[in-house]
Amino acid sequence: DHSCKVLILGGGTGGCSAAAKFCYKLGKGNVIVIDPADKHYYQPLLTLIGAGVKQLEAASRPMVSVLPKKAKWIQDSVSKIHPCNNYVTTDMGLNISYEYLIVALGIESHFEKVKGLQEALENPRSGVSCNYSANYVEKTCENMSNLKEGNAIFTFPNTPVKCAGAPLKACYLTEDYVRRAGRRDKVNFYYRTSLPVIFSVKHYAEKLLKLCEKRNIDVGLKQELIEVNHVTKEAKFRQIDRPLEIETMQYSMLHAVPPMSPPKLLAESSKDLVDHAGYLRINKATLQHDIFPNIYGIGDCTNLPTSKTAAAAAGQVGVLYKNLSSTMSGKDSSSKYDGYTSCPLVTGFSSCILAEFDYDLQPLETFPLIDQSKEHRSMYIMKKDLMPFLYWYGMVRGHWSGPNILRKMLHLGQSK
Ligand code: FAD
Ligand code: UQ1
Repeated sequence: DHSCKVLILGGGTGGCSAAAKFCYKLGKGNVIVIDPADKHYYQPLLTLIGAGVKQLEAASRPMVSVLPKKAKWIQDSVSKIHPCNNYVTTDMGLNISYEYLIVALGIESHFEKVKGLQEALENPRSGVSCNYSANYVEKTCENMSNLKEGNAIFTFPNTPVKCAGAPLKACYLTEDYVRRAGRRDKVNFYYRTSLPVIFSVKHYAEKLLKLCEKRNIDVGLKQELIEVNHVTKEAKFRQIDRPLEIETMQYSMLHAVPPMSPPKLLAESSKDLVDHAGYLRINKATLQHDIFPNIYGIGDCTNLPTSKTAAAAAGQVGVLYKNLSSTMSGKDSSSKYDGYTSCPLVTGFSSCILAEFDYDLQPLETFPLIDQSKEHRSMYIMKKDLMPFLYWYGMVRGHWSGPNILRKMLHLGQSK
C-alpha cells in the first residue's frame, strides 16, 4: 500500500493542474494522483468536434503524458474515502493514505436516466447524439449533414451540468450549418431547457434570446426530456411545473444532454463529506472542506455555487494552491475565490460571445475594449485556437490560474 503528502483524486482538468503546482513545490515522491482513465480529455473542444471543426483526436492525450512527471499515477478508481482516518480505498483494493487530500473527481453523466436515450445513442441511424461523450460526439456532425428537413431539437436536463452553455452552442452551430447549406427553410429548430431561463446571467441571456428570435430558434423553458423512441423518432417532454403534461415531438435530429450527478462515492463514503445534493462540501471562498481541514476540492464535483467549467477550475487552482500551502505550514487560508467562471458561447462557425462572470452572476470580463455580450470573430478564434494551447501548455502544467492577472492589467486605470 501507499502513502503520500498530497493525494489527488482525479487527474482531469482540476486534478492535473493542482498536481502540477504541488509537484513544483514538493518535488518527486510527495504527490500521488489516482485516476482510472487512459486518456485525459480537454472537454471544451468537444463542442467544436461535434460541429466538425476539429477532430476527436485533438481533444485527448495519454494520461501519462499529461500528468506531471514528478507525480506518481495510480491507474485505478477510488471507491471510498475515509476522511477521519486519512486514507482512501481503490477498486483493486489498495489503501492509500495521505496528509492532505484534493478531491477533483468531476461530475457523472447519466444517460440511463432518460428512457430509451442510451439505445438511441448507440444506434448509428437514430439521429440522436451528444457532445458530452467522446463516444457520441461525432454523431452530432453526421446528424448535421444528414439533416435535410423536419425538426432539430436540443435539450438541457433537469440537473446541474458542466458547461451550461454547451447545449445551446450545439443548437447555434447546427442552425448555422443548415443555413449555410441552403436548407434552413426546411428545418425547424427547438431549444428545450429544464431551466426557467436560457442562461443564468441576465446580461448575456438577453442577447442570447434575441439571437434565438432573430434566427428563428423556438425556445421552450422548464421542459425536461424524459423519453426517446428512436424507432418512431419521437421525444417526450415533461413540463417541470406541471408534471402530468407530457408533450411528444417528432425529430429528425436530437442533441440530448444527460442528467448529471456528483460522484456517488462521495456521499457513500461519509455524509460529512457532502452537501444535501451530494457535492463535496467546501468553503466557497477558500476551497477548504467545511469539516475536514486537510481536505480541499476543485472543479465540477464541488458544491461551489458557480457554473461548472474548466475556466472556473483555472480560477480555483491558484486559490487552492495558496490556501493548501498555508494549511501545510500551519497558517489560515487567506486567498479567496470570487466564483470566476467563463463560457465561450459559440454562436456559429465564426462567432462567439465570451461570457465571464462571478458568484453574484455579475459580468467579470477580461477584455475592456470590446463588448463581450456581442458576437465576435476574435472570441471564436480564441476558443478554437488559443484556448487549447493555453490548456495543454499552460493550465495542466501549472502555469495558468485563470485570467485574473490579465484582467487587472488590461483594466489598469479603469474602474473595474
Ligand atoms: P474532469 O476534467 O471531468 O476530471 C475528472 C476526472 O476524475 C476524470 O479524469 C475521471 O477519469 C476521474 N475520475 C472519475 N471517477 C473517478 C474515481 N472513482 N476515481 C478516480 N478518478 C476518477 N469548460 C470551459 O471552461 N469552457 C468550455 O467551453 C467548456 N465546454 C465544454 C463542453 C463540453 C461538451 C463539456 C463536456 C465540457 C465543457 N467544459 C467547458 C467543462 C469542463 O470540461 C469541465 O468543467 C472541467 O473539465 C472540470 O474539471 P474537473 O477536474 O472537475 O473534472
Ligand atoms: C479559461 O481560463 C479556460 O480555462 C483554461 C477556459 O477553458 C477552456 C475558457 O474557456 C476560458 C474563456 C478561460 C478564460 C481565459 C481568458 C483568456 C479570458
